Amino acid sequence: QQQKQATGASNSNGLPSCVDRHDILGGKFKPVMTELSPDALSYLFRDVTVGGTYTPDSCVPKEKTAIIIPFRDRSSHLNILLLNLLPMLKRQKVDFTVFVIDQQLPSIFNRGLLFNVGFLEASKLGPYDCFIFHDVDLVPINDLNFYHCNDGPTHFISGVNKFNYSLLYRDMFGGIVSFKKKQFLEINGASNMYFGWGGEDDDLRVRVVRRGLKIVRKYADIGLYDMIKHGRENSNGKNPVRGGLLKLAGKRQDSEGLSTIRYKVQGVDLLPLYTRVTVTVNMTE
Ligand code: UD2
Ligand code: MN
Repeated sequence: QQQKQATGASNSNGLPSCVDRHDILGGKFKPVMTELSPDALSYLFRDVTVGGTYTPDSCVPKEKTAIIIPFRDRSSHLNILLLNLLPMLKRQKVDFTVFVIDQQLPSIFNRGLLFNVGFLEASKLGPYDCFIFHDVDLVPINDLNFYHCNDGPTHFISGVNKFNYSLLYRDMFGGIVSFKKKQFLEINGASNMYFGWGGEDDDLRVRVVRRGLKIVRKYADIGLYDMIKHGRENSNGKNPVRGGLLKLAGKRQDSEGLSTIRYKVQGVDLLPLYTRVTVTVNMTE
């Protein structure tokens, strides 16, 4: 035991460090695309503590992870995601808390801004090292797609059912990305200026690349997701100025982002399976 501790193989409780068990995890699995009620879900996941926190008890995790979900009016997607994501995170021995960042009407939906809100509000609630920004409608289907932060900001998706399990274009940075705390601070977070659909994900990639951070990607057979079918909401119509904004993404990086965000928290609720941060945004500020 003494010797083990000296080599760092176990901590003072005698528990080993959590490692990625490529050897025992199953690889591809079939997601359950049915919606359970919040009550049924919280009963099913009663080992998740209030606010949506889970800590593995058989090993010592190497990082504390905040799963940040930009959200508005997609509770059926959320229920399906939780049913599939929570068991996978548990199998992967991830130490996590789920945060749902819920943007109130009437402002147009702003995914990038909600990343910044999630980062700041989660950081007030716990010493998170790793932030995984996660669309509500992307259901993972491979256990070996480990939910970690890496030496570079990480894009989790190599293929989505919608595009025959490939990506629309090679450089895509939408859907799900992870950042170490230091990495997100270094890029000044996401842009707050993209109201409506599109462009904010490419802006985020520009910020990463301009800081010289190397993007980590998943192998083609690992980063697989099924996207729940949906239409486009009226309050998240295609952003007509996204092209123009994207052209100047690099120029704005230092002057606009995490450091300049304005929002108002209307409530922080510790629900059984997630912490809900309700936020309003004034589009004219
Ligand atoms: C693509 C991207 C997505 C984002 C979007 C453009 C991938 C796989 N997906 O998804 O990451 O860049 O284009 O903005 O690259 N949401 C709500 N309520 C709403 C609207 C949006 O909760 O009314 C959230 C939700 O988490 C959703 C995400 O925002 O998954 C992205 O919106 P989307 O799913 O409508 O966009 P989509 O599928 O075209
Ligand atoms: Mn979607």
